[in-house]
Amino acid sequence: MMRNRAPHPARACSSVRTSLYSVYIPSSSAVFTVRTSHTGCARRLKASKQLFHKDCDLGELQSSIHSLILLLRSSLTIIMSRHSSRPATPIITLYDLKSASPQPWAPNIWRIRFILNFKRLRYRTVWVEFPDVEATLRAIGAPASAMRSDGRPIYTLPVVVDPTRNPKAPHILSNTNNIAEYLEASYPARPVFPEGTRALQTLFVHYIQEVFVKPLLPIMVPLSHQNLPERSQSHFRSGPGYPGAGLASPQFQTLPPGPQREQAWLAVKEQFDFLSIVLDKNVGDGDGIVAYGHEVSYADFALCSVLIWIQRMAAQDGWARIREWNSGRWVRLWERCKMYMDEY
Ligand SMILES: N[C@@H](CCC(=O)N[C@@H](CS)C(=O)NCC(=O)O)C(=O)O
Repeated sequence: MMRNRAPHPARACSSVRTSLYSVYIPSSSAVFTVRTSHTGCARRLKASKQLFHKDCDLGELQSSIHSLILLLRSSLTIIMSRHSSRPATPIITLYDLKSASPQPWAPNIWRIRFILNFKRLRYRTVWVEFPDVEATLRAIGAPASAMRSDGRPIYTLPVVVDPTRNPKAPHILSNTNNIAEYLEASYPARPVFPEGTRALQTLFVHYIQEVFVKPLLPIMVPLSHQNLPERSQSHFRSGPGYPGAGLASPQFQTLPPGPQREQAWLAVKEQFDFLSIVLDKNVGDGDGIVAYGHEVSYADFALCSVLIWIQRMAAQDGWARIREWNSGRWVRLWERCKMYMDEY
């Protein structure tokens, strides 16, 4: 179906007029704006207006515009722009956690963002607040990422919905590593798991996730909590699953400047030092910066996602320190990953 907005009132035939037409194409849920600027006469303009009153699809739209050009043979330019709440071609949706700032911050979710960017896949982000994670994911039919011991499901982000292969039955995936493997299998161009590296990369990422980040948690969890929207903060103070946590819970207390905080950073540095020694082993046959050879891979994205988390939540107290550690190695890794840090 096509609808039009009334063109600007006709003036003298010699003057330049602009007319705007909003054209809705149901098959692609797209709304096009067709702007004509011309020096045609009012009679011809009226005729062109009628063209937009009938039902048409994209092909008909094109032929309508062609007829319009023929009708308004005098100096005519047609500018088409598409404005649609829903994209015409289905694209991947990434569900991410909303913080108080408009930037993505959560390390698990950055791992997927990195892969989407690296593979140059089109995607959009849906921002979800912590208190809404379960309801949102249930509503879209996302699988739980784990089960509690009592059998209740646990819903977490990231979640990816990929309708590109079958818009009527999109793939809906949870669990970071699971999503990573799905994206690699479905979009093998520009691999993030170069041949034969899957096992070692899985081990590396497991280490980052389960060991490397552990000493960071007492520092980063309270800082991340403070950067959440107020509703999310209260969810953690009093929400189900966090009984009696209360405002005074050490989980949410920022370490005050002083020996306790310095001690915490020292424990973090030990992990960075260890990893630096490991990565140094690649100097010679690799570049010594990335985990495998000379190109970035999933392992680097897992590590750099943690760097982004620190940079976003603890720019001064955290990232400013880490930049100086291990002869600037972590800044060099950041630079290698920087071109895949787009935020859509
Ligand atoms: N096993 C999941 C864990 C992901 C996870 O813990 N996500 C957190 C945010 S970083 C989450 O969504 N938590 C939801 C909640 O606590 O309600 C994965 O690897 O993706």
